[in-house]
Amino acid sequence: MTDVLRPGEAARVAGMDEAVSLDELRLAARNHGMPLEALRMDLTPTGLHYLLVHYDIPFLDPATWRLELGGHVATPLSLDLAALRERPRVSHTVTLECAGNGRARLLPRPVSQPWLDEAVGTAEWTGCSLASLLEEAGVREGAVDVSFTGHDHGTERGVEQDYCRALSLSDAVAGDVLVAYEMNGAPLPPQHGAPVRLIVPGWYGMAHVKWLRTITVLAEEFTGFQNDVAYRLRADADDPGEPVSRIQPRALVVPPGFPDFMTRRRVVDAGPVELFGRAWSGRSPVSRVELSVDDGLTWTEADLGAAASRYAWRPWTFTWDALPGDYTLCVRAADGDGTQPVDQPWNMQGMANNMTQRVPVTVR
Ligand SMILES: Nc1nc2c(c(=O)[nH]1)N[C@H]1C(S)=C(S)[C@@H](COP(=O)(O)O)O[C@H]1N2
Ligand SMILES: [Mo]
Repeated sequence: MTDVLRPGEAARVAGMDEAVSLDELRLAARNHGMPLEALRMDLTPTGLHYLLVHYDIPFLDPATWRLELGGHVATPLSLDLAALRERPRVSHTVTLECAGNGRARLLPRPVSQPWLDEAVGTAEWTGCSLASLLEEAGVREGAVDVSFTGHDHGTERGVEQDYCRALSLSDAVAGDVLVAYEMNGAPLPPQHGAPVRLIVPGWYGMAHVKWLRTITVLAEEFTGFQNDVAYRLRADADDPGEPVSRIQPRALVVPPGFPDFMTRRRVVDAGPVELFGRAWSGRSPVSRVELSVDDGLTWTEADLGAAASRYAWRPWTFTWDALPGDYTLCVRAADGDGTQPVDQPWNMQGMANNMTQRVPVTVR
């Protein structure tokens, strides 16, 4: 069985009993998640931030790198790194999550990067405002979308491409979108988009184009692969589906106690157990977090702390009076638009699936 697909072929869904393949393991070994114990930190140390690279990491020389901003504008811009750094500096603390987070727990499993729960991280990103660059270039009457192209190149389901994603013009000029050159106070590292990437607060990861090369203002709708084919919520192969955009609410708990090496099953001592975790949403602020110790049958509200910024996750705490026995912890977040589902919201490509985390725990 090979996963190299021909143009137009849909992503493959694994058979009900089909194990994770070497192809999926290869992707998982390149694209790491954030160890869940790092949920404790407001800012994820750069090396622990989750990583997702569709093709290869391009190594670009910051001294010769340029950003071309053109298309349907009055004055195209060609900017080097120094020119970007001269413009007003803007910083935002942003929680980033891959749209495929949770995919490997779906049944049946869409075959792609097999994330469990860890494709998330929070960093402070610094750069200049995309809206101000677009204003400087002078967006012309009739502009519809803005596309962002990276330096990386590959094939995906038979389509050869540079990684390219677009936003509508209104999404591009709203919401504090950054053309970022620093992560956690240091120049971007190669794997996170050096020297410059896009940051789209509140949106799933695919919108945050790394290794940025060109920004193009379009007078017609963008129809590139990553918007029209890849990141869509499709019920079946014939469904064109809705585009993936903002992050659905999700809460995670730092697995308590200590783990078994192979299974990572947790052991805790009976008595009060201080549970800690984070919750976030890109739709509207998180308003509630609830915890269940019986696999989602009954729920109790947790205490919510303050977020570091409007685009960052919120801490929460819960004291569990643990009695000896076996338990499955679940945690779920709600925002102004709804509550995280306990059951899988399945779609063909396993996108924007925010089914609750499950942590098996033995209390001794
Ligand atoms: N140029 C480019 N940008 C990209 C990608 C990519 O493969 N190429 N992956 C996207 C996806 S799917 C995600 S989830 C985020 C991951 O960002 P991170 O690796 O910095 O966490 O980058 C996005 N930007
Ligand atoms: Mo992603």
